[in-house]
Amino acid sequence: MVRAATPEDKFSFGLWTVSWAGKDQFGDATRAALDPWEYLGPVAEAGASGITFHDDDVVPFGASDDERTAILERFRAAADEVGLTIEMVTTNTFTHPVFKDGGFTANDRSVRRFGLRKVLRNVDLAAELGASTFVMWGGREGTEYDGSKDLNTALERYAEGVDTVAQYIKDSGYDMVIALEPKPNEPRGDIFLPTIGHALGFIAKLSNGDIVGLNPETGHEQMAGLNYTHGLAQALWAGKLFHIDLNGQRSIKYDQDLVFGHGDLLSAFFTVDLIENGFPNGGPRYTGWKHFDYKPSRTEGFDGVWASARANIETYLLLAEKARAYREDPRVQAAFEAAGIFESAQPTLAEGESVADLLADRSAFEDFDADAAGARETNYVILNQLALEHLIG
Ligand code: ASC
Ligand code: MN
Ligand code: MN
Ligand code: MN
Repeated sequence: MVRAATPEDKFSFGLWTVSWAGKDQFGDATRAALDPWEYLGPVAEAGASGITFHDDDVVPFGASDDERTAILERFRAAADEVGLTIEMVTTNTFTHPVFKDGGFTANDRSVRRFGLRKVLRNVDLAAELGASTFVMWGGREGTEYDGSKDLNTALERYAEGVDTVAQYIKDSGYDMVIALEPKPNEPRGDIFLPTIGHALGFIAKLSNGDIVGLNPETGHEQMAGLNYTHGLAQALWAGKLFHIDLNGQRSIKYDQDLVFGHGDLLSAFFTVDLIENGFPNGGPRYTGWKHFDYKPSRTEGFDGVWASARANIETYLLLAEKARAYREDPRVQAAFEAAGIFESAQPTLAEGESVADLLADRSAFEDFDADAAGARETNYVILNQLALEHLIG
């Protein structure tokens, strides 16, 4: 039995996850679509204390201002009633055909101006609702054909768009940051900012990059064959891990959006270990929301929807318990020592040592026994087996 989730756990769900009715490219919906506020009670019951949404998840595209206000008031009241914090808001710039070639990077300038207005309007809403993070997943920013865009000006337009939104947040005095969400493909053949690394490089070029970071999704990195935990680590190291989308993915294929842990379980263990326990030598920590962005499988009815919502939280909490026991195990600490993990915290040059000093140090090169160092036992397998023992033992 796993313990119950508490508000301190900071679990949250995208409204679009549990409300996904199962309509895909090949088949119609397999479940009914309820009104947006009807999902909030069960989400809270599943153990979440936060909810997030795209503008269009709550207010239909093209709704009048009066309709919009009425719907949002109802949604906000329902969230308050069940104690759900609206911790993040994001914008849908991918469903309507107007965005078929992107919102910020469409070749058509009028579409880009419309996209920017839709996003800025949503920033105001996010601030009004008290959200601390504004996610941007540019699902339609990309191409099917390499020649269909000037890739240089497309990136210029992308940067212009993100910088404009960031400037607006600053000018408005909103206490909010932007988190870009990388994804390699789907729905576009190739999406711009395909991985955490690409996005970090992009942010470094922005004028307002100080309030722009990342919202990495487990499955999106794994779709690119990459290691999610390594990606989180580099985002942390760069001071840019602003939000996370946890889910499951089994290898390089379409975006599966499985329950967290229902994909690569060992990888999920190390993800939780990093979040819960930090790096073995200390360093930056992630203390934000643990946000699930999954899709309840199309085979499931509403019982399955709520079972899968609970499964995300239960899996996380189970892995957190295992990860805690793993780190507290004296055999693991001894294995860290034997593996040289603590030694890695020691700078390669001594304090005050210059390059000239290094060059003059014969023990570092001329007299160094490379063969002996090459024969060093790392003990990494012993350490990994201890992780496995804690995970499944
Ligand atoms: C998001 C986000 C995604 C996509 C996807 C839409 O905002 O984080 O991964 O939209 O869930 O279906
Ligand atoms: Mn996904
Ligand atoms: Mn996501
Ligand atoms: Mn998604």
